[in-house]
Amino acid sequence: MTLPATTPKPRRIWLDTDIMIGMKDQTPREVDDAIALIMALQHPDQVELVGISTVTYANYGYEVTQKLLAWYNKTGRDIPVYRGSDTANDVGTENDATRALADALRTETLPILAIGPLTNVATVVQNHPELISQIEEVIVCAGRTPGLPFKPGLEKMAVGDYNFEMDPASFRILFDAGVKMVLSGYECSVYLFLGKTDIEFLNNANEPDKWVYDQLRPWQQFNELLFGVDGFVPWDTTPLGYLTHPDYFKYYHDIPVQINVRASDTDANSEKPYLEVSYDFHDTPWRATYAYKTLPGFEEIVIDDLRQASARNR
Ligand SMILES: [Ca+2]
Repeated sequence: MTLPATTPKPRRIWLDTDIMIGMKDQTPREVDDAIALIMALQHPDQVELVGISTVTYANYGYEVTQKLLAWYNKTGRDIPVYRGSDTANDVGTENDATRALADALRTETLPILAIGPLTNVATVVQNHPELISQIEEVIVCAGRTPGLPFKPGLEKMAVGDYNFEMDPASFRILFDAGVKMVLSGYECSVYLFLGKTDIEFLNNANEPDKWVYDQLRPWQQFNELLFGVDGFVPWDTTPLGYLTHPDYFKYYHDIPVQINVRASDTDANSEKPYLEVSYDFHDTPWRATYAYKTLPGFEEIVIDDLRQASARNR
């Protein structure tokens, strides 16, 4: 007897993002959250977005997420968006996002793809400890192996571990709560690079493509100014990749995690905390899965997903 073929169900996930693509400012703004969102929408067989919450630029993030969903959500499902914490340091203060995430976790267990500072997620964990066991895992773009400087491109300058340094207290809350943490940060993401030719197909008359291109291209040029190469690393796509394409990454499993305070490598004459992983750490109860390498095929997937999103819009 043969069993009827079944399609594997997508994993239902919550997305928390500090999306800022296109925000009007003195300089172009980071575009990786937008790329991760567009990618997630291309894999409805793998992931189903239950809800999206914004952090840091909560109001702008809300608007631009709605704009991108209107263009790229072809899943046939409505995906609600909630405004979260505007300052990355008001952990404990409830907002639309924390209430919605808590409600979702009361209904089902979920993994949380948190590609910004962890303020919203930590607020839920701190205020609703009964929901901690409902969080399957939190996948974040942060962390490093000890001594690894974050020097993209021609290594002209070091950058910080942004999501962590914006709100270290929230990371502490999640690790202390024993939440299963997946760190997919600089070390694995820096293998990815989108240059001008990689995105040129978006430079066309189609409104969504053109708008996205008009944000991506200045971001590439701004990166050349800072790091010496024309193009950018789509950082936040690797934590998404853990969910959609886990075989394209190499991981240290169950690796001890510590926050260590030392001289800052980004700010002279000051100290800062570093979120570090090492099997040599023995005095910490914190553990994580740590992505340390992205295999080359994943970059093609990022580009193919953008191509597919573009094609679906014609
Ligand atoms: Ca982000």
